[in-house]
Amino acid sequence: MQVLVWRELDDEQRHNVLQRPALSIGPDIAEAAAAIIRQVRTNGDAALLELTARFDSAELTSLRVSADDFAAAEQALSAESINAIDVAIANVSRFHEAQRQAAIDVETMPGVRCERLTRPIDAVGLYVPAGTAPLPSAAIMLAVPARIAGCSRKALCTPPRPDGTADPAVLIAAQRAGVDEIYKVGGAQAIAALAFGTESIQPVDKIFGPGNAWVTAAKSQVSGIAGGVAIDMPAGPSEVLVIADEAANAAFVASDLLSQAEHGADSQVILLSTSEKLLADVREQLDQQLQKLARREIAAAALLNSRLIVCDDIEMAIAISNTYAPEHLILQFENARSTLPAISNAGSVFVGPWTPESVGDYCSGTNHVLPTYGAARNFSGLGLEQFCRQMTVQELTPDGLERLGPSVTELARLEGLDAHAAAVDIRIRNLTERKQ
Ligand code: HSO
Ligand code: ZN
Repeated sequence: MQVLVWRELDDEQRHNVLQRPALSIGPDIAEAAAAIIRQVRTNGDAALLELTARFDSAELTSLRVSADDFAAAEQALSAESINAIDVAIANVSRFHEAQRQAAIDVETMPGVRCERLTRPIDAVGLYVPAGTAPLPSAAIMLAVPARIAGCSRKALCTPPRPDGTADPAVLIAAQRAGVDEIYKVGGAQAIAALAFGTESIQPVDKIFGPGNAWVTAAKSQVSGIAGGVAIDMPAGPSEVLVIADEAANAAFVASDLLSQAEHGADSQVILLSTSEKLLADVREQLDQQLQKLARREIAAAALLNSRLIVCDDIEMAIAISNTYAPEHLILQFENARSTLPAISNAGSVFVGPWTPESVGDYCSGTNHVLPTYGAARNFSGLGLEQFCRQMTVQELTPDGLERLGPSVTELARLEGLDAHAAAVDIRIRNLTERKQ
């Protein structure tokens, strides 16, 4: 792992150092996803069963998870696991309950009343990947806000294991978080089914959740169709940026870097520090801690994309972080909280030595579906609002229309739209006649 000194880099080197690893969605993956989508649109369930046999090596007769499947899944989990799932659901629920937005009701001028009301998205599709690691935590992060928002239909798709069952922890996490419509189907085929429907899966209005390159390609394709399904956000590989000073605990810092590195070989971890000594200590810790990980090969590959950068001061580190716009930002330096006002681009911030990223990944209460690949510049992580829409309402009194009408007709004239002006004039005349 290379140690770089920011002060010594020219603009081009600085730009290059903050580049993400190339996205794995090349034209071949986009084309393969498009072919799968076409196949599902044409052949429905038959295509889903065939693709599931091909990609997940599972021979299914039905896609939907049954009551018996849920019962078997519950048997397969320990009381400790169920308890941990419940802790996560409780905290994520508390944090997302607090995100409810009060209705707005404003008289913009006398007799002109404007409101903004919140409505849940009717039908949502939740995608829970199973890839190299099944993610019950993802089921919680998607199902809880959907339930709190009041979405009337919540359909969850997750790929089956070769024996034809879904991961028991995913099933139980989803069920306890309020979702029981679950289908054993993954990949681009699941996204196609949620977007267009098949015999057994009704289409949804919006699709949420992380996924591999095929899922991401399929989500972007189905959301590009006018009048079609919406998606939550572009999802890329996980990433973390840590800012640490000389007082930081090198073992803690290394453990945080590794917790993201183990997600995938394409994950990226960056450490910015004001102390060369700390960087050296973290490197040593990384070597030691890596050896103990079951997924050390994945983590080691991700570390190849990692950067250790020496900064003059914390301000410089924060400026670099704002440019990079990390999915997760960990602050391990003195008085970290006092620098929050300077932090503008980050999906989720972890403050101080006692806040490993893992707590947010699982159960502190914040959502772990966050913008990656620099999207923190223009996207928020998942919250209650993405499961809702805001609808505006207006109502004018006769007085209000008399007051506002002239501005409307004048603006309509500026745009050459006579019918717009007439819709006001006809009413103003009516009011004038009534007064006579
Ligand atoms: N760090 C991942 C979420 C996750 N971690 C799930 C463990 N399980 C993306 O925020
Ligand atoms: Zn994670």
